[in-house]
Amino acid sequence: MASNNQYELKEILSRFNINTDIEVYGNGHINDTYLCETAPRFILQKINTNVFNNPTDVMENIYNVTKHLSEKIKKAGGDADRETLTVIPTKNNEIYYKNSDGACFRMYKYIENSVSYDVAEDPKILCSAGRAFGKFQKMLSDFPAEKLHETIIDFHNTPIRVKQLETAIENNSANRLDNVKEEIEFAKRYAKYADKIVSEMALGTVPLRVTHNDTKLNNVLFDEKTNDGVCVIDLDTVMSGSLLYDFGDALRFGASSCVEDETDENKIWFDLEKFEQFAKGFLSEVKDCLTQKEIELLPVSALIMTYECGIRFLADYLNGDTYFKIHKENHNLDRARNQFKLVEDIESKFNDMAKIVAKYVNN
Ligand code: ADP
Ligand code: GN1
Ligand code: MG
Repeated sequence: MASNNQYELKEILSRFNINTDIEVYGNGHINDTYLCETAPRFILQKINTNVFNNPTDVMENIYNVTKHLSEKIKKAGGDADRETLTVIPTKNNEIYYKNSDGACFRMYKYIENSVSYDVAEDPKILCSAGRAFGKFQKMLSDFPAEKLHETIIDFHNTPIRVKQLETAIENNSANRLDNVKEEIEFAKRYAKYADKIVSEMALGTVPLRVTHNDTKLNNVLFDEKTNDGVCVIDLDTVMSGSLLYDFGDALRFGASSCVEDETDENKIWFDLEKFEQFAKGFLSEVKDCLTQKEIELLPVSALIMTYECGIRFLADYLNGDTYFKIHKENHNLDRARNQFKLVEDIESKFNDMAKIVAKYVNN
């Protein structure tokens, strides 16, 4: 990453009235993130315009959503500088800066005394994450959805993700098809799950809500001392969607026994204790507003979102790694295999998951 040299970055910073040293920061797969060593500190991000081709839409969503959250947090007596992202405008009072090459940059307040995790050693962290995402969902339940732009169309439409994989197979543009015969077989076998959320959404049994849509564990910041969830970040994909996307996607990553690119099969499993902790935290915030169908689909949502992410990684591998950042050869293939191992394990644990859900929905 860091295709921008220090000289270019200094020029960008000057647009926000900042003059400081800057370093590459965080483990996201999409944007380029930098930490500004000012006092107080800031986060500079280069928005990935290959992924988000309308950065104005993205920033309008983030601006409006964070304003809504900030008002709610203040009313509840909380610290809005810490419990939600704050967009820092440019000197010209714009919500992001576009340079002459068309590159787009935004600035946030840095959330001090916080940590993010790529894997949770202590399952209790999952309870904090569940609470944080559940509360996020609740605080946005009265946000006017019609104000939100759809920043990535059909982002969690799993049947369309299956079609995108089929196109990647047909095109075979990076000439890698021979390496993934088994994975393609796997993807076809599990495609039977793909429409289980969207078909219920079409029927109205699973309602549209304002959702985060990228509820990875490292998109929550935790208090470095208490491990309580402090702030939900990475708001690029806040759009109308299903609560099941947020629940399932959080478990895909957070309830894994290992990091997302672990290659040793023996180290990859779906951890029911982490599942229970996340369900406990999340449901403590949202259980009163769930429909019967949402409750029924909570366990399978973890499989669907893990499957969807697996086929996205596989399609990107076939396309020549054009979407997700990679840091080593076959990185997307390793990630896809990891997700598929989790899918199998989740499928074998549905009964236990349903019992856990029942326990926290009913108390
Ligand atoms: P990406 O879309 O690439 O995942 P994120 O917005 O999630 O980008 O940022 C990447 C990482 O940078 C996060 O996982 C988090 O560790 C860190 N980060 C981002 N914004 C902030 C912030 N305002 N304060 C502290 N850390 C942040
Ligand atoms: C990306 O941006 P980040 O790293 O938090 C991706 C998610 C995937 C995830 C897989 C906008 O999330 O959809 O689930 O990688 N975000 C986008 O780790 O595509
Ligand atoms: Mg992120």
